[in-house]
Amino acid sequence: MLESIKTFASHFFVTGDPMIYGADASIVLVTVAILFVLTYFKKWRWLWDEWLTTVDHKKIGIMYALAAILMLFRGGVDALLMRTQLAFPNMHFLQAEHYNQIFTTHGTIMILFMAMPLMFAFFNIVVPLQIGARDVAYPYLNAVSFWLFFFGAMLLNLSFVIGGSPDAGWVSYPPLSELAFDKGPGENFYLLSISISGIGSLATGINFMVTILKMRAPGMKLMDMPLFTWSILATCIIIIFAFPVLTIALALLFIDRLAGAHFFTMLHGGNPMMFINLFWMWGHPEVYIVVLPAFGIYSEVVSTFAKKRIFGYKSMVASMMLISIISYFTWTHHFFTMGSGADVNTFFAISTMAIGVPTGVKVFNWLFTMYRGRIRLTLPMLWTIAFVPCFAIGGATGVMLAVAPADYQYHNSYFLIAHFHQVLIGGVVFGYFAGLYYWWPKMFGHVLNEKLGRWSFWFWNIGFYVCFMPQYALGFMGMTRRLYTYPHGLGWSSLNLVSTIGAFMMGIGFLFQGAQILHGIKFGKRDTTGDPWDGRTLEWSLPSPAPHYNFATIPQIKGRDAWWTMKEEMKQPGYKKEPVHIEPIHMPKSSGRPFIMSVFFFIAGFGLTFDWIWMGVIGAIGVGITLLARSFEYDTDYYVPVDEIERTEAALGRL
Ligand code: HEM
Ligand SMILES: [Cu+2]
Repeated sequence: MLESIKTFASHFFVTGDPMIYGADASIVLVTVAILFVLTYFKKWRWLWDEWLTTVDHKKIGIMYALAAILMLFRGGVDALLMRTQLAFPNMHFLQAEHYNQIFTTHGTIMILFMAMPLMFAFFNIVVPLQIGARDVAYPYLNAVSFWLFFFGAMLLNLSFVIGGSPDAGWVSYPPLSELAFDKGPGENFYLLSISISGIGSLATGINFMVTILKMRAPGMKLMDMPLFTWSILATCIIIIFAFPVLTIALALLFIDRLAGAHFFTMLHGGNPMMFINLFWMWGHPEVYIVVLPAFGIYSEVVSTFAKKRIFGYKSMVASMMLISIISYFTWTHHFFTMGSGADVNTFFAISTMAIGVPTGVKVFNWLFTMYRGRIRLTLPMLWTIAFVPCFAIGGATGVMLAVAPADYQYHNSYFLIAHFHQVLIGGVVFGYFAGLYYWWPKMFGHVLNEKLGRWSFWFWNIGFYVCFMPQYALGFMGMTRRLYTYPHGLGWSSLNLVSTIGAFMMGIGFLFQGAQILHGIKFGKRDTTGDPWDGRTLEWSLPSPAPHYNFATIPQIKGRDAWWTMKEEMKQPGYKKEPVHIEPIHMPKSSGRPFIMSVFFFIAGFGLTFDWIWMGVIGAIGVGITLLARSFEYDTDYYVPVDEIERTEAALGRL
């Protein structure tokens, strides 16, 4: 009896590594601390009412942002562990298997549980405010999306201490990821966590597409929309077409593993290449899903801080739409070496290079906007300026990789690692940082400390080049990716050491940001105007943070840069403020069901991970019941009474 419990426990709980015990201890300690604080300060009710059940897009956005920053920390720790292992030849810091797990969770978490949710944070925080709407099209669904992402992310993170992490790479190619080569629950964690959060991502895509198309304030034509909103519309279109492909690919692989099907196994008529095609049919558009919103952010930041209209608005819109289409015609560049033949490779090489054209148009438009502008070097602007050279180098090395014959040399070398981090960090992460600094006052009502921000900026930026530039050289010198150690005498040692130093510099940059956030909570200067940057778009016409109903009266839009136009009008001599006419506001009610339903999804996912069908069934029944309960609910909305709105607006000095 005791023996069987012991074997079960040793299979179930990951043991044997001091790092894992450390993680165990810190998970327990943090959990106890959270429970204690919530109980001691009697915050349970508040947590449930204000956050866990909320359908307010602004609060959901904040939760996305906090979760994503936490995941940036987790993925960042993974990165530093790998770089430490690679700092010197013949290191014994991580075992080979552990290294495999860490590069897998690092890639998966960074793309799916850091970049995606941080992007959704911006969807939520900014889009409704920019288009003059009171909420998103489907607020309840929005909460469902968030909680599905959250519990999906938790499921993947749990694998570190329970059962074991996935180790077949973030792309999880069969046959490596098939049952025969990957027994453990790790791969199941990967498949189920991404599937669960993927449902949420697809729903978000639909939700915001409808929001943008249907809920704009009167007068706002499509060609009046701020470029950030345009970038989200383009992104939503890609999400809607791409995510179902991923879901299917993962579901088929899961059926292979769970039920012994052979979609992707050669010996029984399946074909692993099929998975690889499906994966990248999602995977390539995915990089544009995460980078287009960053492009939107750069556009807002540049025109605000250069105090000018954006240069070439129409070409900006056209280039984003073009990118969203061409991104579907490039996926095969991820496997030029897998025998598609010269014609196919040529087509995909040319289409890949073609994407450089609309992207180049955008970069030049930003530069032309800055030209002769009155530039203010605030933190968002600094990150935007730093992005330009970084992305230019990333783009150039991308075109190098797109040359199919040359790719036979670089393929899966460190050159590739350097290239995609250059675009993902220099393009996406820098952009999202710019966005966080830009909209932080709108989210929390205070401005962040500039000095700490500048320290962080320089550590991140210099660290970035120190870390990734040597990797291009390492790639040419023959170092392949996913290599856990290497011998002396290959000439790689010093470059690897430099690269690791750069990684730790970025880590320090992140710590400065943590300090900046804490400093802001305590000492941050209140933003009483609602318009700390002298902004151009509608979100800056509201108080910071905006009241839960956003707009007391829906604005009437007369052209682009709506808030700027209004401010110009107010400056005219003889301008008379129109009397505010307030009516009751229709709002959705909070609901605990999205949270509860996602818990059931989590239970189902956890059960299936361990092949405990009974638990999977319990979870599925729970999901079914919560869905059914929703369809019998009629009391889902209410009206905010006029006197409450008047009181709120008066307290904000808006009447
Ligand atoms: C913060 C600094 C970062 C450092 C120092 C870093 C470092 C690394 C390292 C050492 C590897 C493994 C290379 C190998 O042995 O094959 C890796 C892989 C990867 N990283 Fe990062 N990374 C960072 C940030 C990011 C970000 C922000 C993203 C995405 C948004 C990202 C996405 C990936 C992906 C997708 C892989 C491939 C994983 C695989 O091969 O399965 N990384 N990174
Ligand atoms: Cu690609």
